[in-house]
Amino acid sequence: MTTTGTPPLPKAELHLHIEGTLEPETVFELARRHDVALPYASVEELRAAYDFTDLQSFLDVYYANMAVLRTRDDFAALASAYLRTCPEQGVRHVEMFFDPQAHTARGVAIGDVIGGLTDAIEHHADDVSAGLILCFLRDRSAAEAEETLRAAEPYLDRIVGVGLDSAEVGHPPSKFTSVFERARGLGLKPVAHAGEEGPAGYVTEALDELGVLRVDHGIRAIEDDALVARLVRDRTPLTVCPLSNVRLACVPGIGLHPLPEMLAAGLNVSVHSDDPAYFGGYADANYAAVREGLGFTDDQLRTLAANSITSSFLDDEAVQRLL
Ligand code: ES4
Ligand code: ZN
Repeated sequence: MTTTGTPPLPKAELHLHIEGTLEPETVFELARRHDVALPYASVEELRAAYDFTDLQSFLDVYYANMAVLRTRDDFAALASAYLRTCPEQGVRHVEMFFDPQAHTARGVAIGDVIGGLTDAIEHHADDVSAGLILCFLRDRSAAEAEETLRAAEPYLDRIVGVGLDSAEVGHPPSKFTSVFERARGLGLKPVAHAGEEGPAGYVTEALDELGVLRVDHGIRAIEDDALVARLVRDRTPLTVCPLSNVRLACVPGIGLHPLPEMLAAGLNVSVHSDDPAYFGGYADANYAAVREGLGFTDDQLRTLAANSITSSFLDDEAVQRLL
């Protein structure tokens, strides 16, 4: 949404966990439908639990809430509810993360997860294009990541890339060198969360060990001059999520977010929403946060939106159509 009455800037959403769009009302609705017991008496009580102190405190609630996602239709409804919001925010293309291990561990078939998400993507194809990025949970074993990739192989035509998410510190990218090598061999585009809570060295490792084409978050890269020079030289995209960084206390407040410094350093940054149902809003809210909290100009906002499109995995022709 803009305050000027002009239409929102065309943009791509490249850092969005589809499970992070699960709104509290939907948690309650699905819990009732599937007879899942919740440790909260009301939507308000659940919302009050969204008082995070760090990444892990968020992940605990995020994984607990996912227990209500059981069927192919649940995944289709989840993604459909999100994709419906895209046109009004100028979001023309989405590369959405999903966490199969968080569901298969609960007995949900990976085919139901991917099938449901794909149903929704096809349903909304006239309004927004979308692809799937399969994320490995870095706080689980490399062997389990390998099994997950194998289980996803029948569905590879519906998946554009692989990512790495969940608890970062203590789980460096190098733990997953081999599964990323196999994924790249299958034609999947590699990305990884790095330098969100973890050090700049994890960003370097993600580039060197995993061959990532984009870095998710990467805010701590700014602490390492040589790394910044490398990222600038290669125009490596960094998908920054301002409201997430504030709500998970990765930065002390929106006014102290390193995004202006990153942009001034020449980094290829764009702005995204991470887990919008948990962190205070979708793409529009994140653009508003950098405009109001960091004083970004219309020109700078246009740069962020254009970067989001050119940093996508769309082919050149599709990129030109969206710019
Ligand atoms: C996440 Cl590592 C990380 N950060 C933010 N949101 C997430 N959802 C899943 N993993
Ligand atoms: Zn994320």
